[in-house]
Amino acid sequence: MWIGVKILVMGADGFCGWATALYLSKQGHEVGALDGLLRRQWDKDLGISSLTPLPPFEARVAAWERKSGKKMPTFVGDLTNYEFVSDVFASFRPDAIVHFAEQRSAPYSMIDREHAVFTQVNNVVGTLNVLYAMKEHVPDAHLVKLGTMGEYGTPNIDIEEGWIRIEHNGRSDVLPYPKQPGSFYHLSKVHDSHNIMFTCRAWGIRATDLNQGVVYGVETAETAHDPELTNRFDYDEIYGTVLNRFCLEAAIGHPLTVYGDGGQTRGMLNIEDTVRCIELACENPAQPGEFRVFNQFTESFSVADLAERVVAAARDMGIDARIERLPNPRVEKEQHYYNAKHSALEDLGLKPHLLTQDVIKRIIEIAAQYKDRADLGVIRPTVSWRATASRRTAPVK
Ligand code: NAD
Ligand code: USQ
Repeated sequence: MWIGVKILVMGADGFCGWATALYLSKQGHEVGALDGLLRRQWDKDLGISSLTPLPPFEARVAAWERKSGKKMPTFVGDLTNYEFVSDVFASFRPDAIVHFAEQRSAPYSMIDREHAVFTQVNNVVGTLNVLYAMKEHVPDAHLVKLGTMGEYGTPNIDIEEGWIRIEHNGRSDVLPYPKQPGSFYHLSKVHDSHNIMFTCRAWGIRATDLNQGVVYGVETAETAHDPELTNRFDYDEIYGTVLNRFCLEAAIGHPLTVYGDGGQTRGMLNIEDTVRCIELACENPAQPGEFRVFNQFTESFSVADLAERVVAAARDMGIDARIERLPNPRVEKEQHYYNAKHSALEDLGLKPHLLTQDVIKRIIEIAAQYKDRADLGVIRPTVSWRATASRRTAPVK
């Protein structure tokens, strides 16, 4: 049994990071929880907040320690500050580093020039600092880095897991799969992937790049039914992801906001599978110098299909939800081929939690429980991919 390993979870105050830190701690690992609390500041700047109320970071970690009997040291600081990163790595000396700590909203990165620059500096510089701190203090540790399925875009051929064999002028090689990301945020993930791949080759770093699809759901076994441990529920136009938004919209009687034709198809997974995928990646580390890529999602859906599933689930609950097709604020293909491979994590033992009507009903139920906290003014999209500066111009940081 792979137990008692030191894992530094970075971005531990966020949606994926909080669920993962608690899950890995419960499994018996020594978890350190790092976060710069930047997301809380960005929310304030943008006038948005989680639908579920969130206790302060230190308080929710203290609540976990009290309830689980496990220790979870916290490190509060910004990954773009190398002195901070170096001190954490020198003192905690992790065996595995799970890196969620980035600005992760595509619309945020498309607000205007400042937000695009901020997103790329935050993400690319933060990750470079992590790579240097690994080299300096823990060169044998394993980096488990969250990438995104959006790195690939929507090509008219099957999407492989990171690599593709190419025949060219009579010669052949296995090369990184072509990248066609759809926002300055998604581009930042491509830049990260290249930097990580290079340090694996140059310094012998071991790394797993997890190209995660859109995550839905709220609860994991550790965060459910306890207000002190509850996870965040983003529903606003900037940070809300498509299925959770549709569930909230159904719960509050807002039309479901399908952008464009709704034929946009994405790989998706339940937050309960995110935590397990991270565990599997940590338990089966990459080799020294290996840059490994796994596609981390379990099923693909079009946006229109998701909306129809939410309407049907809501109907069963006595809610009359309706769909509204909005002009697409993004530049993306609305009808396209999509067949992305995702077998590596299942080969390691992932048993997917699939998207049943009961899963959708539970998300609607949670949204309904907190519906008085929903702000109707932050649901409709205002950030445009085409405009040079969108309506929101809140300062960054
Ligand atoms: P989130 O915004 O909820 O959490 C990210 C956390 O990282 C925040 O708490 C924030 O304060 C912290 N952070 C950001 N920049 C930092 C910095 N420079 N220094 C220290 N802390 C910093 O995001 P999430 O939904 O939990 O996503 C986590 C990761 O997973 C991201 O890298 C994202 O790109 C990736 N991902 C998320 C999804 C999704 O659907 N949520 C899908 C695919 C990939
Ligand atoms: N969409 C709608 N209506 C909405 C919201 C979204 O039709 O109300 C559409 C978008 O146009 C897009 C799709 O739904 O075609 C997905 O949008 P999203 O906001 O749910 O997800 P996205 O912007 O791609 O970003 C999210 C996370 C990001 C992660 C990514 C995984 O915020 O951190 O990297 O999912 S992936 O999509 O695989 O790149």
